[in-house]
Amino acid sequence: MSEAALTLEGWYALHDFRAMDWNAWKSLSPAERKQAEDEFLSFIQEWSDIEDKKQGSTALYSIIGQKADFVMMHLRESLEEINELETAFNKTTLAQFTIPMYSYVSVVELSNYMAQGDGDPMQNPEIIARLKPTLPKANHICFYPMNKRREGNDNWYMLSMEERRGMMRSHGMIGRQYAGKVKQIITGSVGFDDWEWGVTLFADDALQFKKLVYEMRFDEVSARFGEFGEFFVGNLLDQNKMSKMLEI
Ligand code: 76R
Repeated sequence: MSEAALTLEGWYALHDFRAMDWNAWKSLSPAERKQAEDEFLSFIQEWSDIEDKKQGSTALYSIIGQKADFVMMHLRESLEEINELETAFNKTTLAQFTIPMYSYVSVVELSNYMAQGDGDPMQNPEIIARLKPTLPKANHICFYPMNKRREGNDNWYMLSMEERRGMMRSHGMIGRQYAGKVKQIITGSVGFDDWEWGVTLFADDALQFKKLVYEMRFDEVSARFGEFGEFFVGNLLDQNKMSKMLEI
């Protein structure tokens, strides 16, 4: 058996993609819409209070194209909290006017391919900050799930630790060139959802997603082993932009 990579886990993640049922939303009176919107905005406020207390983080983005209209990406300490949050949203008036389009359950993950240093990593503030990150308020988000291939000679899980480490180093070197332009959060989902990882990228310039993902396609880890699910790309929503989006 090949040596399994060791992983560190942080906050749990839920990516919750919704479409708006615009016909139903339009059929409400302005007062009813206002009530639903205010209730949702107070939720956004609660999420931001939790973020301030470093007990979790939430990102809210509109989604371009027909796959969804918006995404709520939540990070929380436990799956119970994530579940409560999801249920609380589902009980809101606004939620009645949304259609669930896609969701993804995972946990923030760091692996030991590039790890250095000794001591307990869970006592290292830099590592804790990466495992329990405050999600950036970048202009754009990009999310997709992915696997590492397990087929014939291209079986990632049959490679030695050294071979995988070498390829992950090359992967990391490409990634590093995007430091300051793209922030990536890798969430592991083996045992939780249909793919092995969720990749969430944040950038002020959406073109950097295309450039980074394209460049990685030529790198051996992605070229030989990367299998990808659906891609979602979106724009940052704050309270004002959310109100504007809901305006009829
Ligand atoms: O954590 C680290 O910074 C160390 C280096 C590193 C690891 C271990 C790293 C760096 N990644 C790691 C793990 Mn990554 N990453 C992806 C994708 O579209 C594609 O082709 C792949 C999707 C992108 C865009 C990306 C970006 N990475 C992983 C893993 C887990 C693998 C495993 O355990 O087998 C996956 C699935 C994955 C996928 N990666 C970086 C980036 C970027 C931008 C970096 C540099 C980060 C930085 O230096 O700040």
